Amino acid sequence: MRASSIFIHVLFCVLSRLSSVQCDDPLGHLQPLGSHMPPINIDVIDTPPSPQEFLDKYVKVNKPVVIRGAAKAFDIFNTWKNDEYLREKYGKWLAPVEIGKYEAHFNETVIKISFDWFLSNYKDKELSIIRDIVSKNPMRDEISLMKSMSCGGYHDRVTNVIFIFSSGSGQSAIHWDPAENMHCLLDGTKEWTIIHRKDRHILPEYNESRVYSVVDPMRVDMKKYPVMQDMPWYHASIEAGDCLFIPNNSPHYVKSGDSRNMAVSIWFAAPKSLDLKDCPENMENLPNSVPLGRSLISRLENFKAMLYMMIDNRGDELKEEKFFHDIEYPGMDYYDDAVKVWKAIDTDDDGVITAKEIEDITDISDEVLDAFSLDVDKYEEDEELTKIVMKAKEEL
Ligand SMILES: [Ca+2]
Repeated sequence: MRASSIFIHVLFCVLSRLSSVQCDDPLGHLQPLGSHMPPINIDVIDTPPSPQEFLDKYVKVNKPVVIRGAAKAFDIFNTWKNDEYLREKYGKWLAPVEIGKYEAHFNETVIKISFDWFLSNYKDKELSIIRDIVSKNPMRDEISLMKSMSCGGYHDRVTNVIFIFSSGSGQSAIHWDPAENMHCLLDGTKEWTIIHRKDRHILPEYNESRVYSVVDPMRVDMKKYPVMQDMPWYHASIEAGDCLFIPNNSPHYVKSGDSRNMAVSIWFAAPKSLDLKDCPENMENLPNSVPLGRSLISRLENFKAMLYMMIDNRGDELKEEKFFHDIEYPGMDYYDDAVKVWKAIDTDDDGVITAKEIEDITDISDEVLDAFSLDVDKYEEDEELTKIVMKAKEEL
C-alpha cells in the first residue's frame, strides 16, 4: 500500500506541470484525506459481539468496528426502503432539510419543509436530512437496537438517534461527535475515513467550532497542516445492512455512494459497566434486535457522560485547561455556567476533575443542565431559503 502511495505521488510529479503539486511536496499534499499513508486495519466482523464483549473490546478502548449485516434484522431495513411507506406514515413531518450535499459548518442552509415534499423531490434536487428524531418524532418508535446493544443497560444510555437521508453523493466535513455512535446503514453505501480518538487534539480545529476540523478532506494542505503528514487513519467501507461503531470524539469524514442513502446513528453514552440482569443466561439466545422503546438517558447521566468524554482516552483526569477548551465555543453563552460547574465538581479544588469526582455528582441545577444539553431543535425557518424552495415547488 505504501508503495502505491509513492507511485501515486510520483505520478503526480510527472503531471506536476499540469497541477499545483510539486515533486518535493509531502505525500498526500492537496489530495483527499488518507492519500498520505495506508490505513490502519479496522475490525470487520460478521457476528455481532455480545453486549459485554462490545463494551470491553470496542467501546472502552475507543476502537471502531464494522459489524456486517447487523441492521438487516431491523424492520425498518425493509419498510424504510419504500418512500410510499414513509410518505403515508410521516409525510406531514416538517423536516429540517439541508440544501446541498456538502455538510455545511453551521447548517446555514437548513429549512423546514414537509417530508412529503422532500420525498417527491430528493431524487433530483440536492437535498438531505440529518435530524435527531429521538424526542419529537414518531419515527423514533420504529427504531431498534442491534444485538450487541440489546440488553445490559444500553437502552438507558441512548442520547440521540440521528436520521440521515439523501439521494446519495453527499459528503461531510471532518467532524467528531460528542457521543458513542452506532451507525447503521439502511440503504446505499458509505466510505468512512476515521481518525483515532487519541489524535483528535492534534487535528487542526475550525476556529468557530469544537466539533469540526478546518482541514479540507478533499484537498489536504500538508504544508499548512504538517501534523496531517503522520496522521494515522482507518478506512471503512459499508453497505446497506452494515453497522459501524465510531467511538466518541473520533474525527471522521464520510462520503456516500451515488444511490439513495439512508442511515440511523444511535448516539449513546458509554456505560461504566453493564447490568446484565435483562440479558439471557446464554448469550446465544440474544435477539438480533430489540425496539429502542421510550426510555432515554437521564439529564444528569448525560451531563456526567459529557464530562467523562472530555477525559482523554478514558483515563482518570480532566484538566481545567482541557475542560474550558472543549466547552468554550466562541459566542456560547454558558461560560459563566461552566465556571460554576467546574467549581462544583472540582470538590478538592486542585485544578483537576477525576473520574471519581464525576461519579460523585448527584445533583446539578436545571439551569446548568439546560446550558450543557445539546440543543437539537434549534432550526429556524429562513425566509430567503423558504422563498427559493417555494419557487422550486412552483416550478415542479
Ligand atoms: Ca479535583
